Amino acid sequence: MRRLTWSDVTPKPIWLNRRQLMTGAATLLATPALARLDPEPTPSRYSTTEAPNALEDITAYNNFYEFGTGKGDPAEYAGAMKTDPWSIVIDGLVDRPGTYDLADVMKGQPLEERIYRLRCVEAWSMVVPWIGFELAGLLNRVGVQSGAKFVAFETLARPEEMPGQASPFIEWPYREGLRLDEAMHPLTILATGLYGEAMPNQNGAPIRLVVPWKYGFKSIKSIVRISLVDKMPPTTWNMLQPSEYGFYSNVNPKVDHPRWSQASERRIGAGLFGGRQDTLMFNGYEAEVAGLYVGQDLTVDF
Ligand SMILES: Nc1nc2c(c(=O)[nH]1)N[C@H]1C(S)=C(S)[C@@H](COP(=O)(O)O)O[C@H]1N2
Ligand SMILES: [Mo]
Repeated sequence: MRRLTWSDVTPKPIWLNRRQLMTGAATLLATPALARLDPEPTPSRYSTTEAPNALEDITAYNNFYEFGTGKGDPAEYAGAMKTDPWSIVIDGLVDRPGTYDLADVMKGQPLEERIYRLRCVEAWSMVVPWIGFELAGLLNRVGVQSGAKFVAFETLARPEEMPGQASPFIEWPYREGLRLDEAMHPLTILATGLYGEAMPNQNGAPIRLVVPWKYGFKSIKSIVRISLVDKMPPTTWNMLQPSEYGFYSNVNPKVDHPRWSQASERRIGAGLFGGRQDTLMFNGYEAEVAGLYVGQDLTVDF
């Protein structure tokens, strides 16, 4: 496919124009000035062909505990989070550690549209047209040292802008981790937008992880730190309830959550009767990722 780059899609007005392109061919024909801009990105080979959820579902039904535990809390409160300026500390076992501002993090990384299913451990799902780039591209740029075995991620901790952080229920900051081979897999992206627009705050602005073969909680939002480490890092849901949330958290219809089945999922927005469907092994990416777990017992490494 033709790869979009950061310069293709900034400044913001071009995003808006692309949005118009995507919403109607009539707009394109009537507006010759827009015809020079990118064609709609050809579908990534990693995208699902399922229809994306409405933007309204994707931005109104969220999990982002920094803003509360209700699905509507992120949409209501995340507007207060200041996302500019934004920088990410990249440290640990890397050749070029440092504090990188967002533009620098994105520099030279080809942006793609990736339409991925987001499968929450709560047994609902959504289909989201993300815009992002492969995490491997960034890790290669900073230089992963040979001792690194895992990647640890942290979210912003700023209680004055994040009312949910008043609750000690989670030990802030929210944190997640991947094994290095999972982090380097081409399916794993850092997303900076969705539906052709900059990332809405409630979805993890300005930059969040998306790992489509894992339950939604692994896809950590509003990242401020990425650390290359030699030991399996602590992760928020595992710290909270290790019997229910393992480090791997691969989507697996055969391994139930102790309190509910993972065999099927409810598609958000599909209506009361239309939405239930079978959950696929690795969320549909078995061919791509099963090889990462050869020799592991997935009922133990859940
Ligand atoms: N920092 C942070 N990241 C987070 C969460 C969170 O509470 N805090 N929730 C996770 C969970 S449980 C899910 S299902 C997804 C939801 O992503 P979405 O709101 O964009 O659909 O974000 C994940 N990333
Ligand atoms: Mo989730």
